[in-house]
Amino acid sequence: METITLTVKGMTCMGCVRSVKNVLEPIPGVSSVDITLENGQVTINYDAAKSGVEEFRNAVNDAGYDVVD
Ligand SMILES: [Cu+2]
Repeated sequence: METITLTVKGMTCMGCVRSVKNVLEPIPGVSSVDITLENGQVTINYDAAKSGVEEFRNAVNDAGYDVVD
């Protein structure tokens, strides 16, 4: 199991947090998603054999938020 922390820009309330969580959790291999609204930190536990940062980035973008490099 791998852990990655992404910084996501544009989340302003718990509704945003829920939206981001909802798009990340169904991705194959993702076992948990923890989000801190204040600093935009999104920590994902996942199986690197099944998914990775590209999928996470695309899902976050599709939900209308930006992943900061
Ligand atoms: Cu919001």
